[in-house]
Amino acid sequence: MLKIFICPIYFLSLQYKINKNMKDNILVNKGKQLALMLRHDKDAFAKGKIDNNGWRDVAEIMTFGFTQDLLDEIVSSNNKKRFEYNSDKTKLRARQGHSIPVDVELKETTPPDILYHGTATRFVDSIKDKGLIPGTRLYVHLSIDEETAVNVGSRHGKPYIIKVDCKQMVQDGYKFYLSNNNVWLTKFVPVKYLTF
Ligand code: HQG
Repeated sequence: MLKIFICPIYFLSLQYKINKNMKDNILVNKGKQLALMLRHDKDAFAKGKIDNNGWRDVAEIMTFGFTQDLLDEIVSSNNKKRFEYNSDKTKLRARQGHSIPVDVELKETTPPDILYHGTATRFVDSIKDKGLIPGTRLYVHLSIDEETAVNVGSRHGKPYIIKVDCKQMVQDGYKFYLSNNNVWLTKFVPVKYLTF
């Protein structure tokens, strides 16, 4: 009979990698589920399970396959710091990105002179026509640098970066907000402030 010898150290490191990949996948998938529950769950909002400031009870969230440990890990390890607890950790909310009409107490902030919007080439003609609109979300999302904007645009197809003249927009009275996880938000960007 053929015997295969596997070095115990190699075996243990392989097992560690497999476990880590499985854990990372769980965190990503449950993180996506949590984002949907906190940003887009119209039914929960209509039923008062998400309050006007975007908070949802941790106890209720845990009925959807989350443990307290899993929630803690998603909140602390999330690559974009998308979620935050309230002070006594009984409620959770997303920091930005909502389609449900909640007020997450965004801070009005003066933006840098230029911000970037990452989109996909297929949307460019429409944006040249209508400007940047929030679509299903509450705000247009803007990025601090081109690299971040490329990542945002790539989610939709071939990325295309548009420069936004925030300096002029501020002078013209437009408001900008900086979310607690450093995403720049504004309600609408007319075409005249865009460079394609
Ligand atoms: C496009 C992610 C046609 C817009 C990201 C975008 C972000 C138009 C799409 C956050 C248009 C909406 C938001 C117009 C804008 N005509 N298309 N006039 N104006 N658009 O996903 O900005 O990972 O709602 O360019 O990192 O891509 O979820 O917005 O392509 O911060 O935390 O309409 O989502 O954050 O798409 O992404 P989205 P977005 P998370």
